[in-house]
Amino acid sequence: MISYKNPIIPGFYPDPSVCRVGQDYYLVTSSFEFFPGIPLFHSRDLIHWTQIGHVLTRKSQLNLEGCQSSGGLWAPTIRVHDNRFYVSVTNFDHGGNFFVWTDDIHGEWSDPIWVKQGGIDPSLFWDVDGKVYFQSTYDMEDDQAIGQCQIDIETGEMLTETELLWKGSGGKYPEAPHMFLRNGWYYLMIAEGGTEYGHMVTIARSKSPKGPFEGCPFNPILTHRDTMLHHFQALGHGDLIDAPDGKTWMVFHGIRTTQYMLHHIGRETMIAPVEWTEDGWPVVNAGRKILPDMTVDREPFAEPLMVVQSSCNIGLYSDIREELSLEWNYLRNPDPRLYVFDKEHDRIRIHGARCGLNACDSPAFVGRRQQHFDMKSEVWVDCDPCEEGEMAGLTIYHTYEHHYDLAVTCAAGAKVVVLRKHVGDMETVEGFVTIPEKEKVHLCVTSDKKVYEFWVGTQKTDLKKVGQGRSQLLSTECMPMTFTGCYVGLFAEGNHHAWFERFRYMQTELRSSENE
Ligand code: 6LW
Repeated sequence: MISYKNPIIPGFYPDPSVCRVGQDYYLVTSSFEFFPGIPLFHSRDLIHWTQIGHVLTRKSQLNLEGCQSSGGLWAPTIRVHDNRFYVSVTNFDHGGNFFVWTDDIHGEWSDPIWVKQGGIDPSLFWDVDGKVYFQSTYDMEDDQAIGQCQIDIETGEMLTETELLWKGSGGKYPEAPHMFLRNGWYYLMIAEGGTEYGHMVTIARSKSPKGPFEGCPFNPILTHRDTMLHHFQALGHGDLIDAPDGKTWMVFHGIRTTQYMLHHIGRETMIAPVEWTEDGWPVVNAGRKILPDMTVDREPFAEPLMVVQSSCNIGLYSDIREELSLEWNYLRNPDPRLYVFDKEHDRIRIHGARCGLNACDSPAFVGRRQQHFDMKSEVWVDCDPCEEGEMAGLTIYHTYEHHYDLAVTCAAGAKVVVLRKHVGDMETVEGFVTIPEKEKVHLCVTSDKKVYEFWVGTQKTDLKKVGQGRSQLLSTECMPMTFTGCYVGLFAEGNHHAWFERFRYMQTELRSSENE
């Protein structure tokens, strides 16, 4: 028996794709407007994942200038062929579809190799005859389908025109294609129904990679679209992987709602077992619902489980490029001059950028995903803003239009801590807790599913509540086309700087009540 919990990677980690080399699995997810792009994870058992890097770490690979919230990088696919790893992805704002490669999964990846095929969600497939096929969505007049061309894997050149592969089983937005060869059948697995509550995974097969494709008689093979809201919702965007014992698994994403039809911490990576019918069709989790607590009747993984360490502090690592540890992101293409790392004291200095958090730009911000409904995050801030508009602090950031900011600022000549709530075109500022000059400020945010509470203290005072904000107004469903989730971030605005030290992020409750 194997027992595990879904999501296997909690928080905003959508559109998972996975590959395997021997005992080692590698998984990537979408990253949209955040930098570096495409978090890369490693696992030995498919259940416990450790981030080992990002695929796109240089601006030459990842131009995010001016991209809207949820623009940028969409839906990567990771594949390995002849010991070379490939990740194909869409840069929604700059250039469209491309892939990068590396021979060292722990090293740098190539610059983009562009493929002129339109659409999104590109995927790569190597046929036994050496031909390489490139699938993506395919725009038809007033409709969408899955299309494919053959490419030169060295140059990205399209060797054939894009051809229609499959229109799906009838759901809207056929997308997320992945092709697999198994027992002489070419399988084309896709997502349909849109990434919201109608999401699903469907599959078709053919004797040729070019089709015609025949849909599985019991599509969708995975969906919770008809499932009560207290269960996971919006399951879809799957990828298949065979373990060394020949058993198949599907990774996919789904959401946990907080209250009716709302979610705010993003689409999260989950996993379920897949069995094959005698007739060669995949059955996900024996047709049962996907649950937070999964028990799978399979031999335990041969490899010992990895111990996952949750890295909570700023965790600077000794890299000459002086970066944050891997769970941290910037927004769009950051100006490195704004960030000074003091490894010795585990702290970071952030200088205000030309814009603040309300801008669709690259504000002075570093953040990590909120991965749990029940969490506490805190930091000590050392700054003395002396002009109105100068502020620095802790933010719960979903998009530039939806964030709650607990900040040290200056009001009427005094150093104060405020809670600024920015939602759509509304902004409120409350709290105004006076802090003695030169005093370091302890900022803290706690949350459950529905409410964030914001706290402030100093070396000499206990924590005092500054205000609170609902998760409801930071939810995806309150926003125009948004595919991301909330971050806990550090930020500065205005022409001053702040030192941030002793940052902590911790889950405050075991994942017991998560899906009630
Ligand atoms: C992605 C598409 C989808 O490109 O949402 O859920 C889009 N699936 O496949 C953004 O993640």
